[in-house]
Amino acid sequence: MRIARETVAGAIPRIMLRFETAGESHGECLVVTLTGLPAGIPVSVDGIDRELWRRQQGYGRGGRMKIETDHANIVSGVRHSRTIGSPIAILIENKDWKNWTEALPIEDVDGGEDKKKPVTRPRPGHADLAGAIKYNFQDARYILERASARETTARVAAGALAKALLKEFDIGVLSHVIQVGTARLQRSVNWDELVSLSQKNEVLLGCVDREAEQRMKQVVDVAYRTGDTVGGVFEVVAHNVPPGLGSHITWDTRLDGRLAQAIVSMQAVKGVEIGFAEEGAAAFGSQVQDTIHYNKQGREFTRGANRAGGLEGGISNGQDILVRGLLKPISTLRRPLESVDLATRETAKAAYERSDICVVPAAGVIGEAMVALVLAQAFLEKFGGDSLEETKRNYRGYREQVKNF
Ligand code: EPS
Repeated sequence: MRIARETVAGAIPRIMLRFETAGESHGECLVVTLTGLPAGIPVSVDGIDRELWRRQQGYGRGGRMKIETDHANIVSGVRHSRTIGSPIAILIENKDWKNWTEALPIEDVDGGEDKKKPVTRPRPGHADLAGAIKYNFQDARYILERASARETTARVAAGALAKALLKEFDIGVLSHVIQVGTARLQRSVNWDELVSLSQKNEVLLGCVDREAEQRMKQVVDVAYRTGDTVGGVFEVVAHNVPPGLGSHITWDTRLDGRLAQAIVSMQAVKGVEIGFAEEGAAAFGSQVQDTIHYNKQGREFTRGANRAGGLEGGISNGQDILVRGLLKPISTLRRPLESVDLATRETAKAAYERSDICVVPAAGVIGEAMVALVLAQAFLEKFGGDSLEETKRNYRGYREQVKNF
């Protein structure tokens, strides 16, 4: 009793930006709550829906995307088009649910056993087997329902709100595809190109370069023809981020580490790169570090390049933040790999229903959401504020300090 009281008394209550999602791929809906945004941030439902639409696009998406039209149903935390400081809750309907009410009912019913759609041949690479062992299910259905990337719809809705905060400070977060299979973009990209890309109403593979995008499409076509899937690399760029987010002082406040965790937490992402990490690992130090210069007229520091991806010592340095996600190919294959049937323990082909062939452009949009959420969190840690005016006042004071440094 005494220990409990001391623990409570000793805890420092902190209002941090945090979000949580719930929902399963073929359940009734997805749910996301986002707590800790200041009051007064403009919110547009159409704006969130546009982000949800962007996540649904791309050449290589499967049949499910023809069923769903994702829409953010905000049920709390926003009134008269602005945040009011209370937790924001959003529901997103799964239109496919109507086809699953008997297979996945909330309450068991007589005869329900026959309506189940068990998955007993786990897909290599999916959460099926590891999850079934861990949660002690002989049917991987309950595992894949939650492991499914359908959950990322909820992340994108939360990310749209984080973007709405960042936009008030002229910070933008966008993405593009730099690789699909072996086809890779061979040139650098500027911010205006990413803005134009994000405004397109037809999305092929989310690449800024037409020629490279056509090469990427050819790779997806091979996967279509052969019953295979293909992965790739997306890059998220955060533009106009002030220097000073994150910190070098502890492992868990380093912004690069926090961004890496956010990106690798995405379904099918197996690797993350900040700036030109891979190239850097193969080069000499003199070729890698971004030289420092000073513009006396403008009274500001400039850099010779941005190979560090906007982060040094776990702190944003004022250059664009560059975070890449390396996506493995989707694990549901039309020509399935060898697996074992959980019921018989005999060799069997892995389960297949329908699947996406390539989701790299969608992953880029999800990556934007994750980066925006981490940046919004680090931003509010540094500048605080219960209202947007207060956050802006604090931010202006810091910008003044940096200008006079
Ligand atoms: C997924 C399987 C597919 C994907 C799904 C992720 O769904 P279904 O089994 O219904 O065909 O389309 O992605 C989405 C539904 C989405 O919104 O991105 C999986 O098993 O991870």
